[in-house]
Amino acid sequence: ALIFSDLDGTLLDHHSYSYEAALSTLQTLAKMNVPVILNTSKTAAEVKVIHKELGLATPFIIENGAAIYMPKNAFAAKPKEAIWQDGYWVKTFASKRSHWLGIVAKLKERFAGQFEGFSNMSLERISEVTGLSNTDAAAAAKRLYGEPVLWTGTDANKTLFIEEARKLGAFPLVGGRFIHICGDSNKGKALTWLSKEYARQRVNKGLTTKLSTIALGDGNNDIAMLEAATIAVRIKSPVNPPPPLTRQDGVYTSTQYGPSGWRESIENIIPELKNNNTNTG
Ligand code: 2M8
Ligand code: MG
Ligand code: MG
Repeated sequence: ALIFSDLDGTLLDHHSYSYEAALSTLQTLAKMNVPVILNTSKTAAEVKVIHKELGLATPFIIENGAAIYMPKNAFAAKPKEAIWQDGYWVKTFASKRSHWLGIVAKLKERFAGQFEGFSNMSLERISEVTGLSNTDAAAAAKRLYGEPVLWTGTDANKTLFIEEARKLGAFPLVGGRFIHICGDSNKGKALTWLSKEYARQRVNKGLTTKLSTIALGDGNNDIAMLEAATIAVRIKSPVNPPPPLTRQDGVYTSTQYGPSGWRESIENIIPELKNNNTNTG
């Protein structure tokens, strides 16, 4: 099996950004050779730090599915359609940030004073609204594929804003704090592409290609990933209701928040993972 996990509000606590409560479970999965793939709204600059701290050697997915970063030794053969960039094989699914900033500029004409875009916020302001340190805020600001906006207007206008963004050609995604103005890439498409790449690489090694996927997320920007996975785990959030899904089978909802809910859910699934021996080496 492959585990795809959101970060903020899922593997990381919504407020403190701590993954402490999930560490022992991550160690168990590492011993079982079950790959954990981070799938987040965060930037490559942010994820590189967490990926290293967690000692992961797996690919990771950034900016809501906009790109997949694959470490050199994650796969034996060169990943399909990937470009060597920044010390990783990178597969991209989205247009550059400048394109989305153009759409945000148009949205400003109609919704002036009702939102703040990351590109117009100082690092101090990003720290203030996210609770990230100044260093982490600087990494969050290094966006390549989209623009997070902080909505400060009414709920009714927020709905109109999202509609207008769609009309202008964006595919807005709502995270725990921001509306992300970005392309039609999402965490689900990235999960599907990467699972196929794992299967393709396994064919080369003569291994079984029947790989199940487990996705964990807490927000609406996780819906596509939760719908695409074999098993969907919704992590309870302190700020929003569980993301609505159209599927009914294979859906778990944690009773605890963030990393405690992550541990709770994965510990419940581990016996099943042990029976179904398709773990990747
Ligand atoms: C943003 O991502 C979260 C994910 O739910 C959000 O939309 O609220 C991104 O800007 C990310 O890069 C940043 O680390 C995070 C901080 O809260 O916010
Ligand atoms: Mg989240
Ligand atoms: Mg996220």
